[in-house]
Amino acid sequence: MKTNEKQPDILKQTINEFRGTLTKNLKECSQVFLVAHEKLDFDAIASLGAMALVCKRHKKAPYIIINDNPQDLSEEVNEMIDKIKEKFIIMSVDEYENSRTENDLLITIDVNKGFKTSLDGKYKQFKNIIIFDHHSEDENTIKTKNKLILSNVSSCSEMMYYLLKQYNITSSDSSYYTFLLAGIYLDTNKLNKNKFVSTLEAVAGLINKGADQSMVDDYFALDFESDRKVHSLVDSAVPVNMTVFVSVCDDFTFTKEEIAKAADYMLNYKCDAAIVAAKTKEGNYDVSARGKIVDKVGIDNIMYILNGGGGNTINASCSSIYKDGDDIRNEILDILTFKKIRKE
Ligand SMILES: [Mn+2]
Repeated sequence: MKTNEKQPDILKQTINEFRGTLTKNLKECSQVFLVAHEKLDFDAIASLGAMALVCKRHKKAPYIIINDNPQDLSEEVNEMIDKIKEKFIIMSVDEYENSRTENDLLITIDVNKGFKTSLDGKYKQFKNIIIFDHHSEDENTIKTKNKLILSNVSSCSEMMYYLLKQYNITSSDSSYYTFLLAGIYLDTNKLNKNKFVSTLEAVAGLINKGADQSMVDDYFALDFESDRKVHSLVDSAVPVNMTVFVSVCDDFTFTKEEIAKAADYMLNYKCDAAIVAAKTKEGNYDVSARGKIVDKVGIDNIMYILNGGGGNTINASCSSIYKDGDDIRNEILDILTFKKIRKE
């Protein structure tokens, strides 16, 4: 855990200061649209739900844009979407096109890179855009002056917990707290990594508000077949420079989550980082890279060189690499041994 006794206070203060911008933009717009990254995960859907509560408190019924095909989302994420539908309007990008006006506000949640949402190419249609995220910025970050992008925080769900608290917003439906807890668990691998003092405070606060821990445990229960596949990726890993485990797998196909879980798992070993590349059912490669709290390897940089992917310094992924496994393996080795470096 990152130990800086002031960290929770700094985080709360930064979020508190942002409220002015958020409140002002919510008041001045005619409609609010919320969007997260495509392929919604627990952190994204939980934070969309919580931000919708914030909008409602400011008397703006938000439209939540979700363009994913339900088949591409986990059963649990689909259940969360159904729950949020009881209170809020969820729409596709086409439906957004039919409802937009000249004075709309867009809030992007758990994402800051333009190409990662279903609204790519449409950002100029909004009068104002607010980014609310915890991933690092780069040249693909959506252009706007209004953004709260934090690095010293586990997840967007943690940011939303503090935002709700500071606005004094409570929900009678405790599902919203359960979802936020699931979001924090996802981005910290069940509090095993990337957690801060403020994260533990948020977890305690959410449980106190009625978040259902046993339901969150169920969300994360392992599927036997899938977990065996994750471990096949772990089994094929080799240490590079003694400190980075690299696994590139050409056999079988894997889901994005399985690839990420294998990288997460390998951090249990004495190492500085883990990088896993494996084939998806679309026929290309997805890569997940994970580092430890003290980032000795430069995960974000490695992924940037590999495919312009990104995340934060210790947690990154990129998808859709159309190369063969040997080329990807060689490229990763070249980057780790500084034969290939970042060109600005
Ligand atoms: Mn997240």
